[in-house]
Amino acid sequence: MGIFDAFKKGLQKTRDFWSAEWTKTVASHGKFDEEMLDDFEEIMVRADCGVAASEEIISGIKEYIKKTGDDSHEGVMAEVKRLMLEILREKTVIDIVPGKLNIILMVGVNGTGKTTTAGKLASRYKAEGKKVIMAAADTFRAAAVEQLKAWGERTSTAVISHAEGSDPASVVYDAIKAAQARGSDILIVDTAGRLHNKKNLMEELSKINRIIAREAADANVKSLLIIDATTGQNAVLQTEAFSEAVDLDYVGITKLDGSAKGGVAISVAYTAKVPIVLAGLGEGVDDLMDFDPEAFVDSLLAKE
Ligand SMILES: Nc1nc2c(ncn2[C@@H]2O[C@H](COP(=O)(O)OP(=O)(O)O)[C@@H](O)[C@H]2O)c(=O)[nH]1
Ligand SMILES: [Mg+2]
Repeated sequence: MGIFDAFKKGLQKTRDFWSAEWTKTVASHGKFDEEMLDDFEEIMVRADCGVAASEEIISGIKEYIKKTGDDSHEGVMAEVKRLMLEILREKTVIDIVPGKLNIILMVGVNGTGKTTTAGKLASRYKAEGKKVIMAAADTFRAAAVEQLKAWGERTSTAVISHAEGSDPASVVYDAIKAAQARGSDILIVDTAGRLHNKKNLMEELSKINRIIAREAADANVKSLLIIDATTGQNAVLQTEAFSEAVDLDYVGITKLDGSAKGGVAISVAYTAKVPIVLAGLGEGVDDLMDFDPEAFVDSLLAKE
């Protein structure tokens, strides 16, 4: 499946909501006057694009119509697309440096899809011929370790783990040693990343980062925040909170398939300082795509 089709399929629920509302609005107004634009703004907010981003898009459209005199459907929708792409910025992918150990730290609140995304990433990188290893540094629950091990089996990826309740940093230590001994290209660290106590999270992650700095000083380390689209504006709040607590590099959005709140990507891009790099579009091993702003906007605005 091509990128556009994958996004289109994954964003089905958001698009259904969007196009049903949109059709109603167009039918009752017909042209892009003040009232229609107010309704349009409301649809965007209800699709979780966020108030600030929606306002910016609407005022951009007003400006466009004023400047060009073009209030045709095609003209305005092309401008909507342009304005959304401006917010989503350039496509960015996770930076993997060849010939180095690349460490990806998965962070995010419970249930957002860290472990699942770790497994999907392992599968993807292995398919690209890279040597991958995973660290079960969410030692908080035994089930979390078992879940990562299951992904390890499914993707034939080694998983370094300790007993439940052990020190996450020591799991990372062992994983780095294993990665170095095996000449791994990529180490994916599945952390607990709990935010209910910011101080704990910062301490846990800074301990992990200290071990990495000491044991793998020239590794390329990236931290990836995983947020769940179905939680809507909560995902935006999590992005803000994690940005304050952790040195974030990227955001990945999961469960875009399970939600009519796909617009949350726009809201997150509007507030976050780091790029969205991944889109989770299902529970299967292949349901992970690089976040593609163009494909995202096209599938959001597609008619069917
Ligand atoms: N539909 C859908 N489900 C997902 C996606 N990513 C993760 N999940 C599901 O979300 C649930 C929580 O995921 P998990 O990886 O355990 O979250 P974690 O607590 O952050 O590690 C699991 O049932 C996953 O199968 C996705 O992109 N789409
Ligand atoms: Mg997990």
